[in-house]
Amino acid sequence: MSVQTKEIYGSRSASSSGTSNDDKWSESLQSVFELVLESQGPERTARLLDRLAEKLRAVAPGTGRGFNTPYVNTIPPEQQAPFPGNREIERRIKSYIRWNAMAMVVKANSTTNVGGHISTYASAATLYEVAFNHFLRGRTEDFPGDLVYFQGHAAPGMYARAFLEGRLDERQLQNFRQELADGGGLSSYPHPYLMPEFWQFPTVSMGLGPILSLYQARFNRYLQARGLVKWKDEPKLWAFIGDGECDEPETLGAITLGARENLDNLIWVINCNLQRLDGPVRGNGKIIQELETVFRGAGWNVIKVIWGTDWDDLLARDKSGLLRKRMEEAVDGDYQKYSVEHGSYTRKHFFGKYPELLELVNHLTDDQIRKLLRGGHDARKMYAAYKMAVEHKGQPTVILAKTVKGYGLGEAGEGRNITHQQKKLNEKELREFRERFNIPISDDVIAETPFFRPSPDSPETKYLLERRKALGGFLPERKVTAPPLDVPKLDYFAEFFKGSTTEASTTMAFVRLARVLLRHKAVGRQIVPIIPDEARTFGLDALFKEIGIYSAKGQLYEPVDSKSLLYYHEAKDGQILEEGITEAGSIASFIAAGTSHATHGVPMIPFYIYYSMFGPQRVGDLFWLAGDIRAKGFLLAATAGRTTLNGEGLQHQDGHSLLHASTIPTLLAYDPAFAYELAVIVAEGLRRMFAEGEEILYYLSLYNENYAMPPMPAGVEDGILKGLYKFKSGPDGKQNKAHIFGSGSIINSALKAQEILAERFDVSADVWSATSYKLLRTDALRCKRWNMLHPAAPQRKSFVETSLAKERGVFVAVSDYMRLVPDQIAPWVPGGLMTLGTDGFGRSDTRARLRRFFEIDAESTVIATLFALAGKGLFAHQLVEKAIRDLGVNPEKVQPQIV
Ligand SMILES: Cc1ncc(C[n+]2csc(CCOP(=O)(O)OP(=O)(O)O)c2C)c(N)n1
Ligand SMILES: [Mg+2]
Repeated sequence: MSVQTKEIYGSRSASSSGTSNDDKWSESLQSVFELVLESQGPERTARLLDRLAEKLRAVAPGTGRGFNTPYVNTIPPEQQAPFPGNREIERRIKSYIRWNAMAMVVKANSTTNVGGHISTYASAATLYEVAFNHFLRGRTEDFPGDLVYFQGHAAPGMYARAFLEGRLDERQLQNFRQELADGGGLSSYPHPYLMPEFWQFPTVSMGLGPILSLYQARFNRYLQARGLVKWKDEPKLWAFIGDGECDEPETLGAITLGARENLDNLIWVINCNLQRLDGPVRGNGKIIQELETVFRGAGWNVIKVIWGTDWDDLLARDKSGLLRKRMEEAVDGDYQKYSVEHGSYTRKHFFGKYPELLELVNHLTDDQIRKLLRGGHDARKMYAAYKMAVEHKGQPTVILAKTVKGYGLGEAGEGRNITHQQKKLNEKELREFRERFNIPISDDVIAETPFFRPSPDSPETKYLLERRKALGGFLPERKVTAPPLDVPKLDYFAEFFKGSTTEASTTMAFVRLARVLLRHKAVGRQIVPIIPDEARTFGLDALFKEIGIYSAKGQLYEPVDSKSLLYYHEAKDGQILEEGITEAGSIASFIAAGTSHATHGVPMIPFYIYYSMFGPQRVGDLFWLAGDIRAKGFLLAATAGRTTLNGEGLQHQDGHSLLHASTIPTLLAYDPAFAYELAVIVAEGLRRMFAEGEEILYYLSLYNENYAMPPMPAGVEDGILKGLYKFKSGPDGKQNKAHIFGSGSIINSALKAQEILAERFDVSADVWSATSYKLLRTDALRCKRWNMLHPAAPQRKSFVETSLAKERGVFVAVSDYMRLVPDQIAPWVPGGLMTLGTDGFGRSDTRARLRRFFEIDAESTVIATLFALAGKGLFAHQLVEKAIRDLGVNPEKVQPQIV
């Protein structure tokens, strides 16, 4: 043995002197290995070992420690579970669904430009039909149903099936993507907001379905571990995903969670049709092999379904391994070409590369070669894969099914790069489609692409309904069955209304509020605190010990801080979801918890607290989806405010998320200043969402600046909830009148400005707390619109107009958010609104300097008020100029907003 070899392997051979059988085998292999290594060198040895591993996998697919297995089916024919269904009937059902799915799109696009997709479902029909007929279980009394994430672009297939099941009628299909048509239509993609009794999970924004399914699978475990649900069987989660979709970081970015948490309730079916929208997913490589590497590396069970049954015989006769070698060599770009070409092309270019392979397919005609199926189009192969997946224990499973995009479209798009966008078929193409799938539609009507539904007593309809009945009912279906909760009334929060002289931030007030709520008899257990590794930042670490951090494994180690009061306490029934640094994962958990009332009939109340800047700015599409999916819960945007969070600088200081959040139609965006406001808003949120059942979201910014929390003035609850109320009137007997709206911790600038204005400028300024500009604006817009459409009726007045109608003087708003936030209500403020805000990039410095920089401190607020008065001729411009000097503000200072 060479010195180097000894150095590398010496310790291993020293430790391999055991006496068991295993050790003996290991010793003999070791000695051969050492011999080879010494004589052939490490590189050659590695190659030889790889070859041996390949041979091993040929006998026992799926084994071995490498991350890739050969480019063949994971399940060899002899281990394949037999198909229990009636293949002939299932094929006919599938063909009718194919036709109707295609017809919906073609019809809609013959008279409109509403679009739609044919080729995604065309490639996935078998994946869905085998699942629908044999695996996907519907909801029953004591079973919540399997949770299925349908690939968004395959939606026409789901509608077409529901049509055959008698759940949708012809008019609805006719109105695909024409939701505003008479009698209603069908939404383009899965949108629970638009079809609340049909769709459960929005999926069409690539990547969101996959990450939601992961965190939902984990949330199902959480509900069980905490004893909040008791199911006869555990539901499975099925996510149907595109191969192109796997390039989204949201798709693959969280998959290790699945293995870490042993989520064997989760099955992903990736439709590897090798294409995305523009062209091949991996023309020069192999997407299936690439994904296999990723998933095996992440600890998933991987089942590849590459070849249909016709290939079994060829592979069995491939004694030399040459066919396997050829399968490995060809890249996806080649395979795509084989799917569009004649059999003669495949014979020449695929098999023809090696004479032995040509011999192997000598007995097949060109047509037979063309028809050699891919695994994802073969019901028997898919059945066996699904069966193995549902029975697999300890790991999530991913099925990589190879298909052809646009399967069955022939010249109209099968396998072609344009296929994703194909929405029209001419008469010749329609006839070919009909022939290929045997659809009983006659020549004289085919040009109208009529829908076809077999009669209720046909074998197909009977079979289809019987299968769904056996599996518990129809899918997809969304049903809200959660009971209302006996939520705490306002007086439960009495301690927050008294105020306190001890300084505190609204974040601290929230932490206190959470602890009070967690103790509540009716809602305490339903609360789900969700934190992306920021509990200590927000002072929530006190909860670690009290309610525990959920962990499927409990706590297998003694925490370093076990002796401290607030130790890091993980428990199998822990209540906190401590997600680590993943805002996408955390909002996915929020969505799972916030839809539990619909998904499981169990109302859960998520409180997701995070770094405000990394909310909708970071994962806005998931926030948007939270609206679509009709989630409920509280989003707590902590460390809010461009200047209140002062030291962290440009990337952290948030002065705009309120605007992002306000774009979500079902979201109520609040920017509270005081502890009592927080309590009033949370109490109302609990009432509306969990007692009244409204499917809305509450968004509250939380700041980390400490100040004394005042007691609640009488009668302000309504104003707090609607968005504006007078907090502190200015002194009487002053020459001028003004009103300053403040929000969040910046209300303190307004209060200080109030003093300066009274003492030095003879101005009485009332300070108002503006808790929600979004709500004020939507209310004002609603009134304005009503008035426009009912011009002769007595005109309505919005809340903001009514609140300000009797006030005189000028109006100024100051915010730690961009001016656009208060600007939202400017049209309804008498005489206009002068706004101050934090437009521009943040930077690190003291709060005082930052507030001067952004011109939202007390002095700047005074100047703005005086200038507004001057604009009305109530104050001399020269005196404003003097005030600027006296207040020490540099009029030539840098403007924070650059362009
Ligand atoms: C986030 C996002 N980006 C882009 C799109 C537009 N888009 C819709 S489908 C599609 C291609 C999908 O390809 P793949 O995932 O392979 O699905 P297939 O239709 O091939 O089954 C694209 C780019 C989208 N829906 N979502
Ligand atoms: Mg694809």
